[in-house]
Amino acid sequence: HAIPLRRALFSVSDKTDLVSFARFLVEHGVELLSTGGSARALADAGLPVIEVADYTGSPEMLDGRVKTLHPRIHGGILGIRDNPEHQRAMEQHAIPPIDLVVVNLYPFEATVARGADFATCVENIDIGGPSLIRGAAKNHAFVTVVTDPEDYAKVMDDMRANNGATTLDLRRRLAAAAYARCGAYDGAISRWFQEQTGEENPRHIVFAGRLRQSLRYGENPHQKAGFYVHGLSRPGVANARQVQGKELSYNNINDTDAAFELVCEFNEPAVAIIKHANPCGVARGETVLDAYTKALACDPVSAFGGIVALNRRLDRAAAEAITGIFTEVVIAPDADDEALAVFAAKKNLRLLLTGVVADTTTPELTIRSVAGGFLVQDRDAADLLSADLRVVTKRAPTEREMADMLFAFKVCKHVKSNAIVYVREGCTVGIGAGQMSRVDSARIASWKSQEAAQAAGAAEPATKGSVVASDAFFPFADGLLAAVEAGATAVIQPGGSVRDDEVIKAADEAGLAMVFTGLRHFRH
Ligand code: 93A
Repeated sequence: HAIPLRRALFSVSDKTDLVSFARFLVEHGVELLSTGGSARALADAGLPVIEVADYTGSPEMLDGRVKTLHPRIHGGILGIRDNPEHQRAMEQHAIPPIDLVVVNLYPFEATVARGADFATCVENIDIGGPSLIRGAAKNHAFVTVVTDPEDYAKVMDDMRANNGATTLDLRRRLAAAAYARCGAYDGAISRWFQEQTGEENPRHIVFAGRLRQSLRYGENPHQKAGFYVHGLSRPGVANARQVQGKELSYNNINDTDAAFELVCEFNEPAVAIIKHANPCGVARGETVLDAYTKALACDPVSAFGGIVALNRRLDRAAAEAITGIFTEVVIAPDADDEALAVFAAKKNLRLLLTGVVADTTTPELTIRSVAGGFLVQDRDAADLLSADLRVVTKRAPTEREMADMLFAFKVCKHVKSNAIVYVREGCTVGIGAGQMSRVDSARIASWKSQEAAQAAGAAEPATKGSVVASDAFFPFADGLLAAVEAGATAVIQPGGSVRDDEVIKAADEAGLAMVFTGLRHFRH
C-alpha cells in the first residue's frame, strides 16, 4: 500500500516551510498544482507550478470564495484508484489523480484573536480548504493529506524511506490529524458565532482546541498532558503573554486560571493568592500593595509557593512585596517598568500579562471529564447585587457588614465546596475549603484564622467581628454556631434548607445579622 506521489495540490495560508517541502517534491518528480497565493510563492522560488485556475480552466472567482471547488480537483482527490468505474469516470472526464493535498486553512482563529470586525471574521471562514482536507483524508487509502507545516518532515522521511511513496500507516495518521484540524476549526467558528449572539448552548458545542503547549506532565509526573486553547478572546491564562520565567506546568495553568478569574470579580484594587486551586488569601485595598499585604496575612504559611493574581497594573512596591516570599506565578493585566525590573532579578518567577481584566459575567462554557464522557455547563457567572439580598434576622446588617458579606460571597464562589469564608474589612481572614461537611469547613476556617493570629502575635483571631459566607445553605444550626463561636457578627448564605427556621432562630439568639441570597455557589 505504498503509494508513489505524482501530483500534489498546494493551498496554504501559512506558508511556513512551503518552498523547501515543495522543492523536495519536485526533486522526487512530483507535479505541483496550487491556488494563486501559494503558486506565487512557489514560482518566486523558481519552482515549476500549475495554477489551479489553469488546471481547471475555471478562474478563481467571487473574491476567492470559489477557487478549488471543481470536479477536476475533487474528482482527482476522491476517485478510488482501483475501482474500475471510478477509473472510467476519471478518464472520461479527464480527471488525473491527485496524490498529495497540502492545505492549511484561512486563519480564522487568529483573525478573531486580533479583534477583526464581523465581516472580516466571516470572510476568514474557509470553505474550499476543509473540503479538500476532508476529501483527501477520506481517500487516505490513496491520498496523503498534510494540514500542518510541522508534518512536512514526516512526509519527506516516509518518502525517503519508501522510494518516493508514502505508507498507509502515515496516511492514516495524517487523516486523523486532518479531521482533528477540521473539527477544531468548526468548533472555533461555532463558538465565535455563539459569542456574537451572546448565547452559548451546551448542546451546540464542539470542544476542540488548538494545542498551545505540550506540557512536560499533567497533575503528576507520570501523566501526559497538553494545554489547548479554543481561540476565544476572554482575558486570562489562555490568552496571556508570558513575560518571563520557566514554562507553566499543568497545575500552574489551573491555579493561575482560578486566581485571575477570582480577582476579576472586584472593581477596586484586589489580590488573590491561590494554592491547589483554592484561595488562601483574597483582599481588596487602596493599592495593589495594600491588597497583597492583607491577602498574604490571611494565611502566610499556605501562600508559600502560591499563585498571585492582581486586577490592576503591577507596580514596583507590589512587585517587591511579592518577591519577598517564594511565588510560582504572578498574573496581572499589566506591569510597569520598575516592577518588570524587580521581577527580572527572579529568573524563575513566571509573570503573565493579560492586557485587561476579564468580565466575569461574560457567558462561557466549562467542561470536566467523567469516565467515558464529559459534563458541560455555563460558567458560574452570576453576579450578586445587594438588591438580591433578603434580611432574615431581627437585626439587619450594618453597611460595613454588608460590604464585607458581598465580598465574602464573591470569594466563596471561587472556593471548592463546602466553602466557608470569613471576611473582615475587605480581606479574607479564614477560608475553609473542600470539606465533606460544612461544619468542618467552618471549623477549619476559624482554626486557620487562630493560627494566623498566633503567628502574628495578635491578641485575638481576625474572625472576631468578621462576617461569614457559606457557598450553600446551612443544613443545621451547627455550622452557624461554629461561626458564632469564631466571632462572626453577620452571615451570608443562599438559604433554602428545610431547617432554615432553626438556623434563623440560632442567628437571632446570637444577635447575628443574616441575609439569604437565593443563589448557590457550589464549586467542585
Ligand atoms: O474561499 S475558499 O473557501 N474557497 C476555495 O475554493 C478554496 N480553496 C482553497 N478558500 C479556499 N482555499 C484556501 O485558500 C485554502 O484553504 C488556503 O488557506 C488558501 C490558500 O490560498 P492562496 O494559495 O491563494 O494563498
